[in-house]
Amino acid sequence: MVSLENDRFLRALMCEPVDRTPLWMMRQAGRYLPEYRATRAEAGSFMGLCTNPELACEVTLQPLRRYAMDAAILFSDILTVPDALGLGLYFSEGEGPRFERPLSSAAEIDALDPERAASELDYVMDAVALIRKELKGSVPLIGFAGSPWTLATYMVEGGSSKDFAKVKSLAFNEPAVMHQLLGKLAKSVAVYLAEQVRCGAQALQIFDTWGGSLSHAAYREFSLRYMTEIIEQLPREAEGRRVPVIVFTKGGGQWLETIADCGADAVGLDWTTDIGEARARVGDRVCLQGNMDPTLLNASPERIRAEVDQILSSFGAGSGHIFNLGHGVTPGIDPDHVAAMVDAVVELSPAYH
Ligand code: 1CP
Repeated sequence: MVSLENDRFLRALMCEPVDRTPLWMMRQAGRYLPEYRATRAEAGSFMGLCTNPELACEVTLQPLRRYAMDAAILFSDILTVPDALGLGLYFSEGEGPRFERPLSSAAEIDALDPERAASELDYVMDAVALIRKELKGSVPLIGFAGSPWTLATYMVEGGSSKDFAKVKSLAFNEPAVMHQLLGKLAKSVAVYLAEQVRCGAQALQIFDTWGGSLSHAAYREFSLRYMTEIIEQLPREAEGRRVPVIVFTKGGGQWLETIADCGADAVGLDWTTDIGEARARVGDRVCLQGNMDPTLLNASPERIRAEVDQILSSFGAGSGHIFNLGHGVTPGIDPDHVAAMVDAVVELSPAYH
């Protein structure tokens, strides 16, 4: 078995005993850190940063130098997969991610080659291998991808969306075409994640940021089904150890029971669900990850500490909890406030173990 100085994140994912609640933070490498902004400036652009393994490794390690995080997450983006499929990803200032060639017809979807995703993403695999080497066995490395539904929203809308009008009309008017797209994306993501494991990722997270925009039945049909398909295809062991999978559907709190059945080891919660209630519903089946409201990082350090205390006590005693935000940290946050959150978890959580 591979040796790790700190494996409490992997242990908690399997609901095994830990000395304190492990933590990491979605988007822990990012614009709230001045050192990230400096490295991004050096890279010239966001994609320049993603495609340079040395710089991607550097920004992955930056939050670990500041905070007692129990895991590193690969620095990349979910949209590298559609980019590799030929859609031409770019980031326009103030507008977020955009595609030069969004999907606009059934013929374009039919022409997508799912194998292309993994073969075009060597730069991600080089980053994974380099980060693993540079972590020197300190903490585990999380690999990730977007869910097929979440990727499809960007690919059909051409970028971020408020109402998902185009992608939903495709789903409701041409379900066979939508299923063809989602099936291809599931294949691409499964191969891509398996390759990340082969190169050194020790746990995986599937980000289903926009699954919560769907109705109950549509969520099962267009999102959960394809995450389940991906998980069925993944290698679940590497280097003599289980490679746990975390599924995070933002807005998925009401569907926890079905999500807990998709084959994942852990379910990520946004902040709208009480974690104690979630534990009562599914905590005997999966580990739970979450779930502080990211905007609480704007509050005073005292208020942040009180919130951490509330979440820890709501989950209660025992393993099976990974502390995290309920969504990614936002750019304007004061790094000292992140420190207040981390210190609170480190100081207050041993009482629960
Ligand atoms: O200018 C910049 O520096 C770009 C900001 C940025 C960053 C730091 C983007 C553009 N992506 C990232 C990194 C990133 N994205 C990571 C790195 C690892 C980490 O530290 O956590 C991860 C895991 C992601 C995943 C991601 N990208 C998601 C899923 C998670 C989530 O936050 O919901 C989504 C939806 C994206 C798309 C994307 N990429 C970038 C932005 C600003 C967005 C969101 C656009 C939108 O809101 O629609």
